[in-house]
Amino acid sequence: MGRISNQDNMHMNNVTFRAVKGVCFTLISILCFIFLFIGGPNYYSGRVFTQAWSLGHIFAFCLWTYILTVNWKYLANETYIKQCLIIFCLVFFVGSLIEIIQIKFNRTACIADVIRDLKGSALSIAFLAPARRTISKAILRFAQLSVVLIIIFEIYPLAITISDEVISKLQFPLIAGFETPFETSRLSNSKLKRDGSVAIEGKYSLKVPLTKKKYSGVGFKYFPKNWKGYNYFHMSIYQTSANNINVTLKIYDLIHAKTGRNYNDRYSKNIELKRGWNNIQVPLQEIVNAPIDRTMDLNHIHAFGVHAIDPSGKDVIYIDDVCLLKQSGTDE
Ligand SMILES: [Ca+2]
Repeated sequence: MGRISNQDNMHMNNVTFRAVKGVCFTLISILCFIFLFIGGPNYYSGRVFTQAWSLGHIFAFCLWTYILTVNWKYLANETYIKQCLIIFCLVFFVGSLIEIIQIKFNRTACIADVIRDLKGSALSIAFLAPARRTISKAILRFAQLSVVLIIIFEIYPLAITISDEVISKLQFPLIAGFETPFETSRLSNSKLKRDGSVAIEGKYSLKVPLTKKKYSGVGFKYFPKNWKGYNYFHMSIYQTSANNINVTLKIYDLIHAKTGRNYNDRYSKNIELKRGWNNIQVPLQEIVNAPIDRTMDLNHIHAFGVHAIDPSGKDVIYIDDVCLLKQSGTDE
């Protein structure tokens, strides 16, 4: 028996590496395909999970395109430009088909997802496809830079959300003071803006125009959901009208959100706002006892909001210092 040379050893290692890589890529590919139809976020999921999940389209199509460009012999014999055209046409067709099939799996068809599919393939074509080396370096660098910018633009909202989630957890029991620029992303109406003209805490508050629209006002959706260990909910509202403005404060848990949103199953209080600052303080025990047939789950408060009752259409309110308190009237 002859001795195994170093070259033979290296060859065996390469073969093993390629086999392991092939198995891993196949398994991940299958998982990605399954996740297109099963699992994922729902209406009640956190915003980080929801946004991160949608980026999975980029990852999946980047991987699938890489596998195609390496293993599909017909494609490998074509020029780089022709490869790009074939792949983009194929991805557009397959991506659209996936979106249509997703409807059968109780998901919504989304053109933005097809665009993400194309972005994932572009990432693969620009950085991983073997044929990329056949075009001029300058053109390749330009294409790569363009793809990187497109991907950064795609990831940016998730980066903002993650940073606001971290800030939100650090600020708690302050739920919203509007001193950081991304806090409006915690609202259900993302069009509302913070305003520097009036504030009771720091320099900014949230400006909420009360239009004639039904339920005109503001909803808070993203904040730390476990309110156990605190005794009061606090919110300051400023209004400039000579006439008092009537609003409703609603607070409810996840059970309420998932079980029909009946009026008798949530905390709801009519509040008359006088001119200037109004400090609203609600004992959490009142919120706990608000549902008629059960107690509110303070571990999973889902959302709260302030909405105008019969608005004139001209009034504006400013909201600031939304927080939980351990003692009445004092922070923490
Ligand atoms: Ca403030």
